Amino acid sequence: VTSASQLLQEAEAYLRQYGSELAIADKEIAARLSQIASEIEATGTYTHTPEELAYGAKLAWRNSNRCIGRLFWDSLIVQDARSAQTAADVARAVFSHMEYATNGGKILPTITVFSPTLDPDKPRIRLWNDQLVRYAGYEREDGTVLGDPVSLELTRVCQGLGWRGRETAFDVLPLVVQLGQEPPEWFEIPVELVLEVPLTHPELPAIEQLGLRWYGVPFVSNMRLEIGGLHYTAAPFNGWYMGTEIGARNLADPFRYNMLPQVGALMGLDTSRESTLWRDRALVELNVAVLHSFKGKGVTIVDHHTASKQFSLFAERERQNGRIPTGRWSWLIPPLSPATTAVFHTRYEDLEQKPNYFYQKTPYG
Ligand code: HEM
Ligand code: NRG
Repeated sequence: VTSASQLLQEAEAYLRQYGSELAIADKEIAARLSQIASEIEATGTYTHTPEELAYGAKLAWRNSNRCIGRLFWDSLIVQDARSAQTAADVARAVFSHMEYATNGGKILPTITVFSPTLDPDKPRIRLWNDQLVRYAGYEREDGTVLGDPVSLELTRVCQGLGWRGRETAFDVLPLVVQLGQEPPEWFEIPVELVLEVPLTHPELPAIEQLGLRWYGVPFVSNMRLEIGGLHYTAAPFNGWYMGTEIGARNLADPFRYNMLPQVGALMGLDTSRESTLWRDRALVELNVAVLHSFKGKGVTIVDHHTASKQFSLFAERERQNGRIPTGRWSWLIPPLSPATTAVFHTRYEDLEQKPNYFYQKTPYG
């Protein structure tokens, strides 16, 4: 819980940075701050202007130390959905975000911001999904999982709310919206809003036979955007994928789709000994398939070498602007061939700054 004076302090810190980076006259910021002070006195809170909201969301991205994609922070598109009142309003705004940002495959980094709260433990709006598009995970009788094990819990919750999936390995979960302490409501995501990419490989036709696919756009929907003391607990955002997120983690991790043994087998590799490096060879080809398939379908994606170069350029630009580029090395290095990228050989300061995107407690389970 924030006191009025703490809130005003947070507002002032943000408004000063906003004014200085956008070269707004000091007296204009001073006037805005006294307006904010009156609003806080009268109502206990304050309202960001659309411009303050938009720049705050961009700064929060710039300050996201675990993100390698930050070169493009200033071009984030911000949809203001603070007027959404009902769960159906929220679903409508989320779906329009998905359509706009997917943009037929030419992905536009976008965020939709719903109404904020002063106390992050008492959200006005929460999306229960960790990403807007996620594949269900079903536990079978024998303990194995059909689909994405990362979604086992949310899948059970959705089933408890009355949702039923087709029980394939790639069922898209519904959107689950909660207003305050009301029971959550779920909405099936219209299929035409979910761009997906079936995996093929330029030289290994057998890869296609695995029937693998992934969704085109990562829409992170469970983080809290904090700007100037206000907590936006529902603020789904998206950029595009770095190929390794799919090829070296989602489809490869032993606790996710665990595909390396099958890829190794179809490549005819000797999987009887670790020292043949069959896992590494399978991993590379799986990642080739991801990049090849997205490119072939015209869906924006970046390989880890290019992303690392873009990140180095971001860091250089930050220094040119008199700021210290911050980052968390353990997250910035890609999970495939990390030492071939410049980020691996560079150290970054892992300083936490606001505005930022923060984790929040899972609202279920
Ligand atoms: C994390 C890439 C856009 C905020 C990451 C990660 C990658 C990445 C590879 C690490 C993910 C993981 O290991 O699970 C990119 C690329 C983008 C992009 C290629 C293309 C434009 C964005 C945007 C935002 C953002 C638009 C917010 C406005 C974050 C945050 C994390 C993150 C908060 C940490 C997530 C967590 O801790 O789970 N990004 N990103 N990124 N990114 Fe980005
Ligand atoms: N690793 C997760 C996605 C995390 C965020 N990654 C991005 N964000 N690229 C996965 O689904 O594999 N983004 O906003 O583009």
